[in-house]
Amino acid sequence: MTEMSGGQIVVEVLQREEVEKAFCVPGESYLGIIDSLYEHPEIKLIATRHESGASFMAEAYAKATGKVGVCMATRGPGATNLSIGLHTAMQDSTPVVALIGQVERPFLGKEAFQEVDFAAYFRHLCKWTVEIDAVERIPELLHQAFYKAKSGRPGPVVVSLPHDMLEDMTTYEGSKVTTYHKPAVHKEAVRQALEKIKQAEKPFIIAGGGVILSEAEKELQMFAEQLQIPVASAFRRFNVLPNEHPNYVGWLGFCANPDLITAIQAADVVLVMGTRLSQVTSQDYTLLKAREQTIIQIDIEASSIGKAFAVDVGIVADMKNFLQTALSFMNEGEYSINHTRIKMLHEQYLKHSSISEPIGSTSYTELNRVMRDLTELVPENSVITSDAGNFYGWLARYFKFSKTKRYIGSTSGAMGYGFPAALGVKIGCPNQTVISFSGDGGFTMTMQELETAAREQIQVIAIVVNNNMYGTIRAHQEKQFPNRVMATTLTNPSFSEMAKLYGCDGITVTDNASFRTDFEAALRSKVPYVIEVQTDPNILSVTDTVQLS
Ligand SMILES: Cc1ncc(C[n+]2csc(CCOP(=O)(O)OP(=O)(O)O)c2C)c(N)n1
Ligand SMILES: [Mg+2]
Repeated sequence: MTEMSGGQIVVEVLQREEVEKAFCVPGESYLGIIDSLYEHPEIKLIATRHESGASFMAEAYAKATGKVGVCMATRGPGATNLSIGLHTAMQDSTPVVALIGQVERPFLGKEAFQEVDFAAYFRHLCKWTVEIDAVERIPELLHQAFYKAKSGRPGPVVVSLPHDMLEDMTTYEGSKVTTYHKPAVHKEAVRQALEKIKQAEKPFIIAGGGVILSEAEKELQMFAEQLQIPVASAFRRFNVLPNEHPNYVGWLGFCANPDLITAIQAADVVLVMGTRLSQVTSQDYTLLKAREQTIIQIDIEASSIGKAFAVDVGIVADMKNFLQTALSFMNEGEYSINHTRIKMLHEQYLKHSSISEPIGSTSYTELNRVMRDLTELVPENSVITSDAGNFYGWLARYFKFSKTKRYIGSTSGAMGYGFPAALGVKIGCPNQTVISFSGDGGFTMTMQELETAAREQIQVIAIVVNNNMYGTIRAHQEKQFPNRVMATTLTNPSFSEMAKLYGCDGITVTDNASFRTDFEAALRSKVPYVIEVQTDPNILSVTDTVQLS
């Protein structure tokens, strides 16, 4: 039995939970943890330049690796900065544990220096918040935090650690990691679902993050192939099925293909797999017609079932478990198969995602052509991360994601996510090519992480689409309040020069002529690389042309 400080015990627990990376901005309130990491080089602590960067990196690291992401911040100012990434983890069902240094116990409730009541502040934002008020309880509560983050519908958990508690000493007798076994599926429910599919003429699958979280992509493919059901992906979950697969018929999100919406609405049985049918996926909750359609929803979280639409069959299960059980029950040929419908829907998707001929501008870079080049040049084993903004419309519409070309984005639509997310992904998957795709507005929200990238030698490529404006909002403004431009115009520094000042490298692309060679140079670069792509401010969206006032 060894006497240890609270900070040391926290690190012992992290080690038992097999944490390998953690992202932080340091603070005096939890220096005891930081100092204890000195003896534990197996846990790498990465200092970032803003807590939003730390939480985005932890969230994307978790998405890319399937492990729990860990971030740390100090009291009120640090924790509130951290919250954007925790909100993302909540909406995206990503397991994250945030350790936050808190005001000393005797001062709590006095509005002490930087005091925030974290239980109240994070109640809605996180899956669970706990303040550990006695050093003896660290092992129990911190292990529980990890269990809660990864079990059921994963999500963010905040652990508040009062400064003085981290310095208290106690004997540490070791502690236990609770293994998480995903719940087994109710076999009768699977039979019921299959029975409904058997009677269906036009079944349809909407697949979401639950498929990716349970690594059930292969099973989904087999299930869809055997039953010949078309599959659409939920918002920003392109990887549920390779996009070139004949059963893949498109994605739901902003500016989804209207033909896809029509096809989903014409379905008689809709299988909702691992998606809560968010506002964006469900097209403002208009996508399904609960009265006319039979809806079967499978989700690991009971409370997600029926959240957006009334469902006929709700099945609480891990997606892989559900699909494996269903596959074991299925006899090939027993179900109605309509090859022509799938073929037609897949062709509709291919048509919608085929890139129109570039105009051939010499004054600006056309994103159509950038997408065509990227489709050819992005190597196997790549991850593309992105921010929120209109530039994303081109990526969503034209890029074909697959098992070896993954997408990681925030369904919470948080600007500033793309670049730090790329750093988190690269740290988790060092052998993959990682590319972030951001607008000028979003990139500048977390651009200071260029220093983190240079210092830690995290070789990612950041593509920054520069139209010198908050283009998405400007587009809304032009439609809703024409000729009244307010707060949407920006001026920017040279992003490639900025990258060089930070110790990275970069290039500014003013038209398409050099993009291919510039991108190839970025792929060869040994240092983080920024490609600033200057685009026509008049082409504000992939779908509409907006007349700028
Ligand atoms: C953190 C955050 N703040 C504000 C918004 C609202 N918002 C959505 S898109 C957008 C503008 C994005 O601008 P930019 O990154 O330059 O991309 P563009 O639309 O110009 O392609 C804004 C302000 C948001 N989604 N997230
Ligand atoms: Mg912009």
